[in-house]
Amino acid sequence: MIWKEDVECLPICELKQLQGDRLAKLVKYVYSNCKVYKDRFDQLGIIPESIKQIDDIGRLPFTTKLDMRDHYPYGLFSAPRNALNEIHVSSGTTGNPTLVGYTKEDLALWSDVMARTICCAGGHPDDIIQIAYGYGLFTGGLGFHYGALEMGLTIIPTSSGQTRRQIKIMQDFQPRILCCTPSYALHMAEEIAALGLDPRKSSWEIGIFGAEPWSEPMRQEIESKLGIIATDVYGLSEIIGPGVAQECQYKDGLHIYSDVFYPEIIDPDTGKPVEEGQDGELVITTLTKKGIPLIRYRTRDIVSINHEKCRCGRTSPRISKIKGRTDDMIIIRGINVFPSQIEHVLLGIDGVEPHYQIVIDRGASHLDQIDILVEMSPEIFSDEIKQLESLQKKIKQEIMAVLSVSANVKLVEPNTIARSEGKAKRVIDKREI
Ligand code: DLL
Repeated sequence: MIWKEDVECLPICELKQLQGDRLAKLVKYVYSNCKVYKDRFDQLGIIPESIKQIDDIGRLPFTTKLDMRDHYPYGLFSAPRNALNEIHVSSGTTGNPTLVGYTKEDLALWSDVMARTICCAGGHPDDIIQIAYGYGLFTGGLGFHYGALEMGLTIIPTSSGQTRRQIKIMQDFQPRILCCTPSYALHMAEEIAALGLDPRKSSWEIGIFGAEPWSEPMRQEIESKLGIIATDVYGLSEIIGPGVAQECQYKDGLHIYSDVFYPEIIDPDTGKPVEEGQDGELVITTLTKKGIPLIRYRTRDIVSINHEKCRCGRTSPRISKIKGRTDDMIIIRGINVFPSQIEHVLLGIDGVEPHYQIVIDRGASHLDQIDILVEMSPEIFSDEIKQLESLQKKIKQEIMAVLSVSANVKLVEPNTIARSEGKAKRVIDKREI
């Protein structure tokens, strides 16, 4: 089943026309409503009326995460604050989080792309869906919620965590669809087995997993452990949340909703488009958003793109699974963390040296574990054990308070962390993803 066949299967030339019309409108809209864009266009001598077709997009400037941070909280919005019905924040930047907001029209758009997503994964309006993404200020839970409402599914909004309860709910209500991060899906499989049950007999038949990188071997593991079809969902808060791209039953790339989120793949160093099929940074223009529409937003995610029509009938291009990032952001259990944030916390604590290492691994539980090795100053090192323990506890609490990540903190002797002559290797990621 295809949720919006008229747009999802539109012949390419009509799709291009639609994208061009929307881009022309968007450029005029942001120019008249957002001072940041107006000033930038003026500086570059871009006359909004001169942008008429989708191929004109290359003349427009990029928007970056730094722009969002610099104009925090409302500077990059095109709609006034009182037109926003909902706001979310994304973690993962130093200092201010990234604020995103939705007008009523944006919420309708989100519902629509999420209905397309659930449908693309194989969902049906008769299904029961268990939404185990966090609802808080993370976009995952509510994004799926709106899409499932739009399609008319029966929703179980469990949010994330409380694994035993998730399992009981699955057993009692028999949902066919499970939505959560891939690492949490694996963890659930193990908890089910720990209860003496067979995870393959779970009621879940389809998984919609994303928000963090995961590999083909990990997909195979989830599919064999849970007896489920595991599909990949991609999105980011700045663009809308989940609902930017989704795999269909053929699992041969993620369909990106290019009638509303126009994709370009560029060389991150030159900003120029790469050849079709080559890896590059995904850049997205939100063609129809009202609250905080973004022009040529640099996602920092590395993908390739395939414009061929898919066997499922959709004509929307397909992006590959996310192959990496152009920056050093790490994602731990779905939470975005920059090493610089950890550094910021550590360096605010007395007795800690600016030498540290972050080791991420997926233990037997398949959940991300983060160890932070922190070098003590010689003075602190000679202190009593009790004082060292209290320092360790303090660091752990600060990391939790600032980043919402539970880390194992290990204090190490002065001068034990390898010094580097070039860039310091702060992060050792041992996860096989
Ligand atoms: O993670 C939105 C989302 C929620 C997507 C639920 C899918 C499911 P942010 O917290 O802003 O938004 O993080 C966005 O997460 O730029 C990618 O680097 C990474 N990411 C998201 N989905 C995938 C995926 C949500 N399927 C950042 N594979 C993005 C790999 C992903 N990385």
